Amino acid sequence: MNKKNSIYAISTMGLLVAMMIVLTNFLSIQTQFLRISFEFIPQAILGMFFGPLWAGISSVVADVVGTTLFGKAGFFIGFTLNALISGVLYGLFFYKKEITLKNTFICVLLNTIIISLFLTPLWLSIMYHVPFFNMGLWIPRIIKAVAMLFIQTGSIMFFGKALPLKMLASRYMAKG
Ligand code: FOL
Repeated sequence: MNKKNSIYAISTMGLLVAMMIVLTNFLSIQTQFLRISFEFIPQAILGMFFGPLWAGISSVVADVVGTTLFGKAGFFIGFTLNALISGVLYGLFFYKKEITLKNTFICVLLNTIIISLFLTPLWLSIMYHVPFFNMGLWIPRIIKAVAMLFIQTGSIMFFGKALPLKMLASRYMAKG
């Protein structure tokens, strides 16, 4: 990649990281035990454009910077691990790959199981000293996870396939 194109790549990354920060900290619905946000859209686009390594690094930066500057519930390192894992997953599934319904759904399902149905409840139970199998924690979480499964798959398909984002990104997606 030449110098000009790497400048484009870095600015695009910065813009997507900024969008993740805004979506998570300002445009989300958040209670003590549940957050609903559309952070996954710029994160999945990071995966499509830049691959697992850079999507993982950018997601960690978005979490650390966003939570430090704007977080309302303190900072817990477990959520940084969530950011890393989901960034890497989007990169593995979407970078230089056809965005198919099957691929997208499997990626979203894996993300939901690892992050929403295992790690986040684990972090929350550690942070707030509640048992892992607390039903008040699980009932809204399961309803949200099922609904978001379809919303996430649909939005990622839309941004990955319907919009001509590839044209925008072609200059730094090229091999050179
Ligand atoms: N610490 C760090 N490092 N980052 C954070 O974002 C953070 N957030 C909180 C506390 N410490 C933090 C606030 N607490 C969920 C619930 C509570 C919560 C953070 C996240 C949650 O339910 N997350 C969703 C995924 C997030 C989404 O949809 O954007 C989940 O289903 O796991």
